[in-house]
Formats: sequence, C-alpha cells, structure tokens
Amino acid sequence: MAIMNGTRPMLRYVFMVFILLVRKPNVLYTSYSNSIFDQYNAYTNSDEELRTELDSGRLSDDSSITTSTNSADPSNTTQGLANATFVMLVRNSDLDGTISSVRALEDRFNSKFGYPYVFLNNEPFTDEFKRRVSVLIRSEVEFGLIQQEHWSQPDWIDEEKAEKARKKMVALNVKYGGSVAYRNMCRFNSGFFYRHDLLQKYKWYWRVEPNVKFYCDINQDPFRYMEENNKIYGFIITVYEISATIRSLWPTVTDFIEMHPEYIADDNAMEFISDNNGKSYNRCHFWSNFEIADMDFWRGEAYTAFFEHLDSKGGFYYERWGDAPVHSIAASLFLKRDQLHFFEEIGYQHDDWGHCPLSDGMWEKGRCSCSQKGSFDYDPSSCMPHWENLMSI
Ligand SMILES: Nc1nc2c(ncn2[C@@H]2O[C@H](COP(=O)(O)OP(=O)(O)OP(=O)(O)O)[C@@H](O)[C@H]2O)c(=O)[nH]1
Ligand SMILES: [Mg+2]
Repeated sequence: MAIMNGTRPMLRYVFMVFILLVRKPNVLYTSYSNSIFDQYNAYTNSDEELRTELDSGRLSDDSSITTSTNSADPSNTTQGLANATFVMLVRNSDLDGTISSVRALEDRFNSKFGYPYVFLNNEPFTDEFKRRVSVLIRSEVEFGLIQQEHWSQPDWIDEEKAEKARKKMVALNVKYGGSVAYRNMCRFNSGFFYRHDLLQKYKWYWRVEPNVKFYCDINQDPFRYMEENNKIYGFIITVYEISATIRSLWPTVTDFIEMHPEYIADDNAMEFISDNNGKSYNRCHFWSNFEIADMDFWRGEAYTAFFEHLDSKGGFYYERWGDAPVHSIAASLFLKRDQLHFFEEIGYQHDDWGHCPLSDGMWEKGRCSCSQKGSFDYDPSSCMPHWENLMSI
C-alpha cells in the first residue's frame, strides 16, 4: 500500500509532465497563429453575415463589405500621418502580384509610416486573398466590394454600337480592345473609386497595382509632401495614349470647356496635353497605375461635372477611354500647374516601363536598385519633355 501510495503521485507527476510536453508546441502554435486565424475567422464570419443580408435584399444598395481590420502596430505612431490610404483595385486572381507590390511598398516605405490599405474588388475577396495579404501589413487593412452600378455598362448604352466598337478595336489589335471588364475598370477608376464607402474617411490616396516595383527607399512621406506644398495630383511616368481608344475624347472635352469656362484654372497645364493651345490633344497623360492625389479634387464640383459630361457621351464603352487620360486632362485643366507634382525620387516600374531617379543624389539617398540607364523618362514614348517644357525645366 505504502509503495502504491508513493507511486501514484509520482505517476501523476510524470503523466502531467508528459501532457505538458506534448501540449506545449500546440499551445505555442495556437497562440502564434491566433492573430492570423482570428482575423481569418472574423472576416469569414462578417462576410457570411453580410452575404446573408445582401441575399435577403436588406443591403442591396450597400457598396462595401468591410471584412478585415488589422489593428495598427502600437509601436507605430500615427501622429504626423496625413489622412491618407493606399488603394488597390484587384481581382482574386491578382493575389501573387498584389503580394509582390505590397511587400515592396512595405519594405521601401510603409513599414516606417503605417498608412492603411483599402482593397477593392468587383467580386467578394476570397479568404485566401485576405489572409495572405493581411499577414504582410501591420497597419489597418480593409477589403471592399464594389457596388454593381459602379462596375457595369449602363443600360442606356447601345450594346450593338458598343459591340461593333469592340470588334473594330480587336481588328486593330488594340490592347483590351474587346474587353467590357477593362472598360468597367476604366470607368470605375475615372468616376467611382473615390465614392466607395471605405474611402469616404480619407482625403489622400496612393494608387497601387499588382506587380509593380518600388526601387528606392522612400524616406520622405509623399502624402505629407503633397499636403505641405499645396499639391493635388502626383505622378511618376508620363506616356502617350493609343489614338484608337480616344477618338472623340478631345472634342468632348472642348465642348465641356465651352460650357464651363469657369472651371479652367489660371496658369493651368494645357501645354502638357496640347501643343496648339487646346485645338487638339497631344495624347500625353500621367500614367495612372501610380497616382498620389487628393480625392477631394475628384469629389469636387468641376470634376464631378466633367465626369458626368464624359460619361453621358458613352465613350467609356463606344471607345475605350482610359482613366489615365481622363484624370490627366482634368488635372491639367482644372488645377494650377504647380499643383501637379512629379515624384522624381520614387523608383517605380509598371510592366516594361520604369522610372529610376536620374539625379545621383536621389539615387544614392534612396539606395535604389534600378539602373538609371534604363529609366523611361527620355524614351521616345515618354511625355517627360512636355512636362519639362511646361515647368520650364
Ligand atoms: N477587381 C478587378 N480589378 C481589375 C479588373 N480589371 C483590372 N483590374 C485592376 O485594375 C487595375 C488596372 O488593370 P490592368 O489590367 O493593370 O490595366 P493596365 O494597367 O491598363 O494594363 P496592363 O498593362 O495590363 O497592366 C489593376 O489594379 C487591376 O488589378 C477586374 O475585372 N476586376
Ligand atoms: Mg496595370
């Protein structure tokens, strides 16, 4: 009995140590991954709840689903940040490219600043997308669904005419010439993204696309720079638009100018977009895959009237008007030229074209990984000479 009594506590002790040893890795694993899986479950739930409400018709007019919010890293002070966010319009299939862009942006800039992100999609984001993107970002992240009216060919568009135009562009080998989705995207970026519920609380945005590269450290906050220097629209790369996509855009713009001369700014940037004082469009535009700008400009009276005028002509569908020429023409006409800003110090690549800071000082300060020789600035397809001419550089 004495032996038995002595053995039992001993056995219990050995058993408990065994259990602890076996459980410990589990405990650690659970608590490590909790932050990710809690979020994962949180947005899974809210997605389901919202879907149910949408299906039941209760939220049929709702434009957004807010699905995940990373709380800001407490070690990151948000003091001194502008009222600004990154915006990425992406498909679920853009996941790898989105990860690549976000990772580069975090490494080169945002890990030091902590600006939030808004991801927008015309379809609900998958849990996989949200989980794999959220894990890269320590600041606030929100995922939103775009409402249908902001992402569809309006009923009043003559589909027969639109289809004919698409076929013609396909025959001419125009990139995305046959795509309605691409046209929806251009129209959304021209006139709707800044109206999305999730963007209402922000003034400034930085547009980011999948698969872009950031080559240099961005040590100075571009949003604060814009704010402190009275800038409204910032760009990096300028190019010529494909003529076939904008045949009637300029006449539509000149009609608007005649109807609303009051919106044309003194000391505007007409010289950047026209070589003959407005008679014709030279097709120069700021490449809108990178934009840092003030959404209040798009939300304001001049641009609202301008977009409505363009939209009413149907050129987003009867042609293939891009958001880049639309934004660029508006910024060049309704803003003073010194409210536009070239972010020379930001090394950036989209597709085959990239900008690398040509100033050695900037290149060294940014520890840039790009070759200055490869910079697009003075390529024959670049409108940089027009910009420099405008700014008398
Ligand atoms: N959610 C969603 N996003 C889209 C769709 N089409 C394009 N986008 C996004 O809209 C932005 C512009 O589309 P891109 O396909 O890159 O168009 P682009 O820059 O003119 O052309 P590329 O030279 O192919 O890059 C990117 O951020 C895309 O991820 C779509 O159908 N749905
Ligand atoms: Mg692109």
